[in-house]
Amino acid sequence: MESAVPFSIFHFRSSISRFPNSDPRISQQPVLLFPAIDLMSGEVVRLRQGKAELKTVYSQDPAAMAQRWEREGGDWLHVVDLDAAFTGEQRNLESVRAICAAVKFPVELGGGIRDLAAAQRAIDAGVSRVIVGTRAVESLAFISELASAFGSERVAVGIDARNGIVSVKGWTEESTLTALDLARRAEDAGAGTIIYTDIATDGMMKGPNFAETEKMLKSIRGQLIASGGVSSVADVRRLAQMPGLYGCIIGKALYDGAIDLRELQPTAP
Ligand code: AMZ
Repeated sequence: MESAVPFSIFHFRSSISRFPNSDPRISQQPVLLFPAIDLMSGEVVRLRQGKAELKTVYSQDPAAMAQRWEREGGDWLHVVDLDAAFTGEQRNLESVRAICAAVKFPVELGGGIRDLAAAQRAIDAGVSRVIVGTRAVESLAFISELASAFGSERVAVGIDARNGIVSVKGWTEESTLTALDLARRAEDAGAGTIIYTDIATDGMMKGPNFAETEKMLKSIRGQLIASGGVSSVADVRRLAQMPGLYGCIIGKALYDGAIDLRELQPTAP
């Protein structure tokens, strides 16, 4: 099944500022909002710093959760199959299918996309863009293969880094690659989007790693989505001021009520 959502409208950053600001000296960029749903055993969960033992369950109904984030103003939905990220085997496709059927906004999916068949299953479930982590570190040829099969706009490389070094397999193993290096190579291989997650800040509610995000933004040409640590409306506004940042992922802050997506809408007071 092809996604019902046309891509072209999401490729280009809107020229309308998401955050109108009364001070004309402060340049405002639109940044797309990616509410996050992490799945484990069919439930919506959050981990702290990616650790399976530090899990909180937020819902047993992922599709209803997705509808809520759509209703409240998310631009895209960021979904991670955590079971798959840890084991390499997709375990939550039923939930992913239910999510995609329940919403109109586009859905991206990461976790366990390690061969063409897994990517195809995700696309068939209704996903608009697949996110590759572990396999991208092992083989950039895989990224090229995906880009040829589905188009670069459907392929993101998820770069999860601790102190600038890329982690893989559910963040349980470190690679020898730096995040910046992998990002550049992934782009050259055909990835249309880079998703950069700072592991140390993820789920900690202490704000994103602005410095590393900025470095990443300067060293790539394509779309960058920042992830990890976004914990307040002010954090989102600050990210939105980074020239060219395409999107930001919001996880724990939504579930804890620290960020209300409705406050980030262009029409919000
Ligand atoms: O929280 C974690 N431990 C975690 C997580 N959120 N581990 C991996 N992931 C996500 C990555 C990326 O979106 O951010 O899983 C995806 C990568 O999975 P894989 O199977 O390609 O390495």
